[in-house]
Amino acid sequence: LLLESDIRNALEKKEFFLTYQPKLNMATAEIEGVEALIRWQHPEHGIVSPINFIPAAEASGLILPLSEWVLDEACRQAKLWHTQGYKITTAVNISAGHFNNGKLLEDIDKTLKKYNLPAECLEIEITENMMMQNMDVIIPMLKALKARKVCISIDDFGTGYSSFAYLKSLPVDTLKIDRSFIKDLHHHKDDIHIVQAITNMAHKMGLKVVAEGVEEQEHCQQLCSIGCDVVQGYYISRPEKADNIQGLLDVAY
Ligand code: G
Ligand code: G
Ligand code: NA
Ligand code: MN
Repeated sequence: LLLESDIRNALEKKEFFLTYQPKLNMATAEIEGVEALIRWQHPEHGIVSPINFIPAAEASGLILPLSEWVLDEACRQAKLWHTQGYKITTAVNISAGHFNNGKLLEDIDKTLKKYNLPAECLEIEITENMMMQNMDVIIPMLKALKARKVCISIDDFGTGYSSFAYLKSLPVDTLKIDRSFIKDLHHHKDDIHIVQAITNMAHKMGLKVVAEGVEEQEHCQQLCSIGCDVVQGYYISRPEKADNIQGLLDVAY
């Protein structure tokens, strides 16, 4: 059981690290971005998944220092890539706690400034459910981020309870279709219809579509014929430390 005190201790000892999962643009065959995914190098348990500590961090106040660390580390790496000439966005998953405490905007401004990172190199991913639960707070916040040119994605799209009316009023750039619709894509006609419908709607609304959880070549082929813009998943690459995806950034896929 991972406790608040363990997380606090791990932050002090710098046991957290970020992995990055590439996002492949199918039209250009280039990696156009990466998603930062946190890991804990635990001295006894080895590499611990965020599903085993993010909830505990959310429940305690520690989600704030943890989220601030993620943002800082992702921006530090994004600046390195930017300096090296890579035209990619680096996406960070935003936790409910960071969003709700009102410090997110301030933290983003502070961090972009600290690394002198262009805002368009940073992307934030917010789950559909988080967006819908806090519309009153979220819309002004998204507008403020958009004004700075930070990219905004709705994560896990299709699994939450958003209504299309709300979608219309959200200033977002990208829909990330949840991997539950992708995993059996080539066997289930209904999944194809759902992904096709989301893609058509998104394009009509001027939004980009990313498919998550792309594990097989057949997924890619199907998504390509549907007109999906970007694919992300084990078929392209697992989440890896920055050094280990350098090759993918260099070579057109
Ligand atoms: O990377 P993956 O294995 O295991 O992530 C599991 C869950 O943890 C996913 O829901 C993912 O969005 C979330 N997650 C991964 N990294 C971060 C992070 O840096 N911050 C937050 N808030 N959630 C994250
Ligand atoms: O909730 P979010 O979409 O941010 O979380 C991404 C999660 O999906 C992470 O746990 C990440 O490790 C995982 N993931 C990424 N690619 C794949 C994939 O191709 N298949 C599966 N099953 N999981 C994936
Ligand atoms: Na995400
Ligand atoms: Mn997702």
